[in-house]
Amino acid sequence: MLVGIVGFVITAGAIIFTLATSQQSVPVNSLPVGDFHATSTETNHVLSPGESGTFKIRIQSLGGFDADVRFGLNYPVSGVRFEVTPSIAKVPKDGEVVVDATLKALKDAKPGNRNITFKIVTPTFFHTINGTVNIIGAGKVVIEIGNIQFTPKNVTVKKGTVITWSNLDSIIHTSTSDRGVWDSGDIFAQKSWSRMFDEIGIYEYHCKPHPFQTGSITVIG
Ligand SMILES: [Cu+2]
Repeated sequence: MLVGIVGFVITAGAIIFTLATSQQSVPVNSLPVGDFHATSTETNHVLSPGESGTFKIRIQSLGGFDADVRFGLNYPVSGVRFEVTPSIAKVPKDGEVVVDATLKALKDAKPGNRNITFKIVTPTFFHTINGTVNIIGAGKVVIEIGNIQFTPKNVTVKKGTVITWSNLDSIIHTSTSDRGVWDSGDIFAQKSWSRMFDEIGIYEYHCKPHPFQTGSITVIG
């Protein structure tokens, strides 16, 4: 009986010890506890091809979260590369870490505005931050007309850029300024029409036969 009591005490102690030991097979700092909060500085960037934009991402530990986080793009974005330093960040328990993020517009990136979603992940948690990368056109820019749409729909160009609307459809379209600044007249199938933009401003336009087919041109200095 006495042995039994001692045994119970030992066993109780052993249970605690066993629990502690069983957890040692999984490092405590990789257990999915808590969560993290991700915030960033400005994620809307206007870049010329070859230029980079930088911002910071801050990861805050919530509820004892203590793990490595990785960064990436949620889906690929043409003409844009995303890098983070360090590429894997260790978030200290109840603390925070700040990483430097860079968005690079590739030299051959086509002009136009892209939506971009950054992902910040652990094996257990997934957060995203939205942004945009607007790649500036200069010199000569082509806007394709296909499937009754202008592509890119919204484009920012440097003053003096010649924009060519290229009709890839098999029907007639136009490029017509909403405020009467220009009107291409009919652009027949497989034909194109060009205009130089040498005044700074925001120009909205549409296609006469298809009023829902719209676009905008922003001219910067
Ligand atoms: Cu049209």
